[in-house]
Amino acid sequence: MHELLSRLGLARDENLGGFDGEHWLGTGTPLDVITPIDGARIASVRPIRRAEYEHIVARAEAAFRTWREVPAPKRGEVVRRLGDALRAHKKDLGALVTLEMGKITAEGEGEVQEMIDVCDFACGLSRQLHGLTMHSERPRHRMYEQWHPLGVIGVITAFNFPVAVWSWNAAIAAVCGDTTVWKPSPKTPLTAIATTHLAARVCRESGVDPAVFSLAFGSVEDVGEPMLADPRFPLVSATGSTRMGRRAAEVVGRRLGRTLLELGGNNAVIVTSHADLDLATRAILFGAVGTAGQRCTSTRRILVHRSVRDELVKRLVRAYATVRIGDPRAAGTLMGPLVSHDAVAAVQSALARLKEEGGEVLYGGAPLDGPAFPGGHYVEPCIAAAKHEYRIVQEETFAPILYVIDYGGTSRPRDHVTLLGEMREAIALHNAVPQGLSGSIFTHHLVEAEAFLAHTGSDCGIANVNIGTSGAEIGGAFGGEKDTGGGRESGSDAWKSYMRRQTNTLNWGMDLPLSQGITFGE
Ligand code: UN1
Repeated sequence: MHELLSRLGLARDENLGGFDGEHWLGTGTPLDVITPIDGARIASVRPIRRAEYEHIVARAEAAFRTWREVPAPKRGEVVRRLGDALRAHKKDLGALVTLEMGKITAEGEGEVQEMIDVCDFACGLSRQLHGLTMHSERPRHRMYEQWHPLGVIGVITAFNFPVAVWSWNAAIAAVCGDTTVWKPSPKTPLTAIATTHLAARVCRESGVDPAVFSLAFGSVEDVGEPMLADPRFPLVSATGSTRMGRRAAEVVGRRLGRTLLELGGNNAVIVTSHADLDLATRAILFGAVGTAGQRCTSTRRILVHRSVRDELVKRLVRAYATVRIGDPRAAGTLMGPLVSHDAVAAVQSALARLKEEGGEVLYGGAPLDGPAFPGGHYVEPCIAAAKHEYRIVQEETFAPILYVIDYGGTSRPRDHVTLLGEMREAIALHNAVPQGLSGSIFTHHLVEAEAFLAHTGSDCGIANVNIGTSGAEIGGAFGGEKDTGGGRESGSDAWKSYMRRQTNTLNWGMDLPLSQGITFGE
């Protein structure tokens, strides 16, 4: 472990949680970083305090003025090099993600791959920050729009994707000409410090100010709240709970700043009577058990047609029984620990509430202890029979609990009208939660698939067919509606959030015609 830390530029004691582009800063009381793998202390970090926050933001603002002068494709070249540095450190950084938050090795490395993919994407994007041209209604006039850099962007990330979500924001913001100040989760400062070291080295080697990628690890009081209220941030991009997002929207909104919010999900998979149950079972297993149910996109609800319900549950229980739980670093482990004792307690209280409301645990749900499960962070993944109206089903419990809810008749619908009626029922259940991130349908029936994707279908930001709810590629825009916060990050045209649009009209004639045909004077 010590070698891993030192290869990534980390010390065992008193790592500093702030970076202003030149110096590492941190005068807060040292915090121990605990690995959920066995509850052991990995290292300690000194958070920054308010005065250091002020300094870091001032430096990031100064860096913005220089960085925006660098041509976008040249900025893209710096981000391309960041991708190369991440390639070279993929295994180490992935291992640190695993150590610090507990996801299995394949997923820890997958997270770094997600950063590499975003860097590649952003590099290409740096030559494609296109605006439109419009035809003016006035003779000898030209109209077009440009996208200009926005400023310093605040990036608040969560423990579950401690580095990938930073890259979605920071790599795209960088090619857009912005600088970023990153407030990582209190649970994962080490991955943030290691990543910032890499980014700083790349900047230095490229001859640009490392303050393009600044770091501000500190408390809600010293960093989080000041950042929300700080007019130097035209945009704050925040990932986390709906409660946190509501607070961010309120405070940033009050000063008419912009937010880009990526909040909770309550993602459902509809399994119709025309589904390939083998495919559905595999996708649900990854969606519900992968990352120990700690993705915003994790599958939380199954809406299954009554005619296939028992068969699907049988297959899921069989699949769950094969899941190897334990040390996420060990080959063959599919599910590691939950991030904290609170998360383990949340599983127990969710299941108690489920039972009070009349639900039934069909598989798992118990905390695990004994020598194979040191530290008290392990639980069995859980499958539970539930009804949609249960209050607990409306909530996002950030853990591997899967609620099975049935719909439709006891046999496959025989006519079009019945089939559409049942799809309406399934879609209504699918949409009847406060969150709107991701959902999917398993079917080989064209009508069912199209009903799900139509404007009257899923109300989520991500809607898939014969693919699970999680594991989105970076090329699409990532995010969702309603309590999920409405933000879109990563691919497609999500870059537009990090720039300001300017509409330009240019007169190359000798007259001054007014729009809307208005004559004024003469
Ligand atoms: C998150 O859970 O915060 O689509 C992000 C996915 C990943 C990203 C998840 N690519 O599951």
